[in-house]
Amino acid sequence: MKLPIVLLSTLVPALAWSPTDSYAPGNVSCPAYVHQSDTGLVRAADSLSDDESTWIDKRHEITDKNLISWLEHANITDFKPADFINNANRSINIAVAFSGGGYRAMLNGAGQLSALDNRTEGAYEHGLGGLIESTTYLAGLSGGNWLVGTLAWNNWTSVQSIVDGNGIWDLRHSIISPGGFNVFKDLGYWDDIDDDLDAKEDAGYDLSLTDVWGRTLSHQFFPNYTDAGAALTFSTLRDASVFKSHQMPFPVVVADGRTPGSYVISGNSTIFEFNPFEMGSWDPSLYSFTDVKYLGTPTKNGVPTDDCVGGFENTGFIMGTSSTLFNQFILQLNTSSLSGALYDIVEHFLKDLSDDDNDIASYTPNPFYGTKWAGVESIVKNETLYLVDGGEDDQNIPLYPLLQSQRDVDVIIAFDNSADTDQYWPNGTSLVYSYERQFSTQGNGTAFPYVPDMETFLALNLTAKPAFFGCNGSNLTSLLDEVGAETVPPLVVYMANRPFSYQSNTSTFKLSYTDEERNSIIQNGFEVASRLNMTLDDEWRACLGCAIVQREFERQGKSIGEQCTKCFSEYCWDGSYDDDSVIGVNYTTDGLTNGDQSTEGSSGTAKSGASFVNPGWALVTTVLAVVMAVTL
Ligand SMILES: *[C@@H]1O[C@H](CO)[C@@H](O)[C@H](O)[C@H]1NC(C)=O
Ligand SMILES: *[C@@H]1O[C@H](CO)[C@@H](O)[C@H](O)[C@H]1NC(C)=O
Ligand SMILES: *[C@@H]1O[C@H](CO)[C@@H](O)[C@H](O)[C@H]1NC(C)=O
Ligand SMILES: *[C@@H]1O[C@H](CO)[C@@H](O)[C@H](O)[C@H]1NC(C)=O
Ligand SMILES: *[C@@H]1O[C@H](CO)[C@@H](O)[C@H](O)[C@H]1NC(C)=O
Ligand SMILES: *[C@@H]1O[C@H](CO)[C@@H](O)[C@H](O)[C@H]1NC(C)=O
Ligand SMILES: *[C@@H]1O[C@H](CO)[C@@H](O)[C@H](O)[C@H]1NC(C)=O
Ligand SMILES: *[C@@H]1O[C@H](CO)[C@@H](O)[C@H](O)[C@H]1NC(C)=O
Ligand SMILES: *[C@@H]1O[C@H](CO)[C@@H](O)[C@H](O)[C@H]1NC(C)=O
Ligand SMILES: *[C@@H]1O[C@H](CO)[C@@H](O)[C@H](O)[C@H]1NC(C)=O
Ligand SMILES: *[C@@H]1O[C@H](CO)[C@@H](O)[C@H](O)[C@H]1NC(C)=O
Ligand SMILES: CC(=O)N[C@H]1CO[C@H](CO)[C@@H](O)[C@@H]1O
Repeated sequence: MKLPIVLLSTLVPALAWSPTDSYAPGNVSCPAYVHQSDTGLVRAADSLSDDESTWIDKRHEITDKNLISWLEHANITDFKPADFINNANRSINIAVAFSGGGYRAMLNGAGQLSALDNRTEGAYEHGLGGLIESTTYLAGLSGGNWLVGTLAWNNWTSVQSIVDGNGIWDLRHSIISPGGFNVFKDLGYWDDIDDDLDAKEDAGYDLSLTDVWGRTLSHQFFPNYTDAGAALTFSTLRDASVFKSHQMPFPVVVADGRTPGSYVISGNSTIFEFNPFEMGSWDPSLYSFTDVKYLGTPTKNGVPTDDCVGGFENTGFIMGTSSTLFNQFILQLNTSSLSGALYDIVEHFLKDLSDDDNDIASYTPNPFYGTKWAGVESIVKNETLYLVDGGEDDQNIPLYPLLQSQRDVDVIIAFDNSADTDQYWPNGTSLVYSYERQFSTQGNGTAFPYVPDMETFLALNLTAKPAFFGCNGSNLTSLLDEVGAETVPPLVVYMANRPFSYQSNTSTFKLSYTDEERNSIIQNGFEVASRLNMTLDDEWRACLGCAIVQREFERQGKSIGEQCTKCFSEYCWDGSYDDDSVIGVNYTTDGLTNGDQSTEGSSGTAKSGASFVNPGWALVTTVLAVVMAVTL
């Protein structure tokens, strides 16, 4: 079933799309700049790209103005927003990050984002409306990247219009079986996907399960594009007017590198980012970026060895790359009950893949082949680059790209919708791993503020209400020395999923949601970010404002006033630990009350972080088997 509606193609120059106008990559002429450097499409990760710098400068013209009006609305008493922003050393950079966790993370994240978005009904009155309009960077990982990608590549549509029924995120039927009981509709769906895969394979490219997964995701995220965005590329955003006019934040999508047969270890994972201009990693194991638009081009040391290639960087494929954990869905289908295209697809991959490698996305040819800055040779010596789900290194919130000192981020608002506890609530695991990483060689001088262990997160209610980390830059001096960092890291505002009006802790592997469930989770997310619509703290906006301006206050050597001091004593983690009480995690829907609490002996070692293991594939597979049995 081909959708006849061509949404953006009339507005977007044809070049930005796949040159074949299909899922298959095709040859294009190389950009002029490849001849001006001996490393062609690739550069060292020692600065921002010129494109990003230029774009961000323009974005600041908008965010500066919006932040003044947001702070004014926040009723901050300690300073005058206009004077403060206009006299600042530089523009304030706010980054917002959304964790992984499947549709649960996407939907809770949507509600949280909607509380920051002035386009949401009520967000200005009883939320944080106007804040996303003041934000510079917007990062997503796995389920969080579905949110970021859906909005960004649909002309920066709003969560409000999705809730109002603009046709995006019809999640009523499993993504595997979107026609519900309508078998004929499903057959057409899988035929389409099969055609897309054939087109890419026939053009000479390696297929991985991520291609299948990315195509299925696109049917939910890009229903208005021809053939559900088969020709929609990531770099298309550069030509979208909403991006060109800097009306949206700069999107960043995160994935991890993984060599087949190996596991991703948090401390030495290579964290990749995709942004509208580039793809690559700041980590010393790679320390390079390539032009995202020409992925698929055969190169040596970044220099094309043949024609350049366009169309490889399909938006759904990249969104699938950040979320390869879910590739498993496809393989859990029971082949004996399948027919036609779907049978062919599953058979194809069952034959070709070993169990350990179901989760990879193949980036062949490797854009970093033969490049010279990488500290780990195996990445640049192989003609294939393998990427996996951004959460596989347990850092389920995409923080690392936002910690890079070149980006000058002042504050990260980190939304955690992970399923860490038995009851699928967050417990701070992601922050603990990001904290630990700075001490490994991959940390490379990027600092991260002190955080406690997970027991403390739960016992001190740091997942029950917003918690600020690194409030006081001067407390971090010895940490900076220890990790060799030259700049103070951003202040981290952490907000975890918690039930207010709805039990929003659905399983990561729940594949279908009624519109009512979807909208209820979105509403709950709004309430998480807004402190239950400002009812729990009518100064919440001002307190968040204090966190946003704190680094600039420190740069100016000014001390904060009475209101911010009060806010910080309310929201900053005070450095204390409580790892003796193990708290039951069945939260009631007033958000603040914990369920049964029982005090048990200390379960120990969490401070070191290092003792935690990767969430095992065995568990994932078991959960999947159950889910599939129910959904199909
Ligand atoms: C800000 O303070 C004024 C005066 O105290 C009050 O009328 C107004 O409702 C407050 N606005 C917000 C958004 O809290
Ligand atoms: C909070 O605000 C949102 C957005 O305006 C609204 O949908 C929701 O019903 C409000 N929640 C409560 C408990 O009033
Ligand atoms: C948000 O909406 C309010 C009310 O309509 C308006 O006064 C304010 O300027 C808007 N802020 C931004 C950043 O658009
Ligand atoms: C994109 O969004 C803007 C602002 O909402 C709107 O003016 C424009 O018409 C939209 N473009 C398309 C192609 O839908
Ligand atoms: C998608 O198409 C439908 C039907 O034409 C339209 O109602 C809807 O507004 C479109 N959605 C977006 C995000 O453009
Ligand atoms: C990462 O660490 C693990 C365990 O120490 C090791 O097996 C693996 O080879 C390391 N990978 C890289 C790329 O250094
Ligand atoms: C490249 O990766 C493949 C797949 O794991 C492996 O078999 C091969 O040995 C690697 N080649 C090199 C040169 O490392
Ligand atoms: C926190 O979550 C991790 C998984 O992310 C889990 O292994 C650990 O047991 C949890 N700890 C607590 C105290 O909930
Ligand atoms: C940071 O410093 C302040 C004042 O200098 C102190 O009160 C606070 O406890 C310190 N916080 C941490 C986490 O060490
Ligand atoms: C939480 O709920 C689950 C499922 O209803 C139950 O098995 C578990 O015992 C409860 N835990 C606590 C601490 O109440
Ligand atoms: C955490 O919240 C629970 C339930 O509201 C409360 O009983 C407890 O005293 C709080 N703990 C701290 C350290 O604030
Ligand atoms: C601050 C710091 O240690 N930066 C290093 C990051 O990694 C690259 C590549 O290995 C080095 O060149 C930098 O000096």
